[in-house]
Amino acid sequence: MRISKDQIQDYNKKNKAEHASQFDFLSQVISAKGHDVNAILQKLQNFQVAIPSWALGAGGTRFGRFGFQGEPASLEQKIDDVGILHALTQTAGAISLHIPWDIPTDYTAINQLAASHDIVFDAVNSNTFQDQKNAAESYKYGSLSSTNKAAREQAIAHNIEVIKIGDKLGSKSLTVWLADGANFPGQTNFQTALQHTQDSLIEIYKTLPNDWKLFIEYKPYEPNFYSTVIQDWGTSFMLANSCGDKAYTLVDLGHHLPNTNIEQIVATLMLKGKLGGFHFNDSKYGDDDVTVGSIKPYALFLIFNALVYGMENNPQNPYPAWMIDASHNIKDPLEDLIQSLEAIQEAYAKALLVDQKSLTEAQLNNDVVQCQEILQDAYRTDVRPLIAQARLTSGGVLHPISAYRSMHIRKNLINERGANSVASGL
Ligand code: PSV
Ligand code: MN
Repeated sequence: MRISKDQIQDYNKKNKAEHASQFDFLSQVISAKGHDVNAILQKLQNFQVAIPSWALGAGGTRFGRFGFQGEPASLEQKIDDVGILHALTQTAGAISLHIPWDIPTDYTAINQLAASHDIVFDAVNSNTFQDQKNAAESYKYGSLSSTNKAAREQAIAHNIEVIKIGDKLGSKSLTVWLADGANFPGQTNFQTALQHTQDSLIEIYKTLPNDWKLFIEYKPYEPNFYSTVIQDWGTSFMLANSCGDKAYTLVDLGHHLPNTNIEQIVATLMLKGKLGGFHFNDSKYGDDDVTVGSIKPYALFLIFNALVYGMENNPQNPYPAWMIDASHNIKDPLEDLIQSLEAIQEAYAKALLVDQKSLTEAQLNNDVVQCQEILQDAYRTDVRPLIAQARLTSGGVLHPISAYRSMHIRKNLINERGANSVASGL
């Protein structure tokens, strides 16, 4: 199903008057503080977040999966779902594919379908964390780090294949996340595993087209519980440096031990020009993958504050690739993704409201109280009318969740696809 421009206009008409007064008030408040409202709106409109093809189903845990009706059963339907998200929010203009879960059969048709929704293909993701049917080698004991040369070669070849698939879709980056590690002390030799990983990544890197980037993701634990080969940003950064200029670290918010200062990691990587990509989610205990901003919204704001500072002051760092990497478990995946998109825009808008000049002055004067006042003044601003205005100007709806519900989108999807359709992926 597709959402028509008329549906969007009809919805907005009913809510416009209330919005206009809220937006006027907020514009006055923000302008009085010296901000250029139009410049902020433009930045919000430009900010596009990729939706992973594996996040359009309900997901689940290793203890079970409770499907959500009307899930997209094919790549085409997944692209349609992102089209729905993008039509409503105007901030989901990209999809990120996981291979082999989503290999296109007809590239021309897939490219046309995505273009018809105004969607581009963001990073392609390889999968060497599961054994594929009829594969010669198993990844049970690792992939790029394996002690088995044939398994390493198979994993390298898979990544090269993923680059080729991405190339046909107009993707410009490959994300590598490795499950490699050890479940038990003594199981692996840390140095050999790291060296194999580095050598394998360099082999993949050699085949990267000139205008592509390689993103190296890190994660401290899970699925391995004793050690992960690329466990932290430092290891990823080191590997990216050994590959070359086109290799970068990718930060996934859920891939940190509790209380890690992620904003500081962001600042360090951007200073060094090595923050390539970002996966958004939220968590309480580990890699919980819950809705962005649902648990630690202030931490998300502080991370965005570091990102905004980096985007404005670190020309050595490329514009990062943004993606949501969450699992919805018991929610309607599309509603959950809308909530995540809104939380991302909200944190970004608040970070754009930080008075950077006054903050620098307060830092120079070591006025600690004033530093906190400046950050919290921005954080405490209710920016929702600003985000709604950005959406409205781009052709989206004022209030995406309420629009999604009033348009009965899930009901229509169930009618089209049936109650029992299940999305591939996690
Ligand atoms: C791993 O936990 C991860 O964050 C990586 O980005 C994967 O590609 C994705 O989730 C899906 O498994
Ligand atoms: Mn991730």
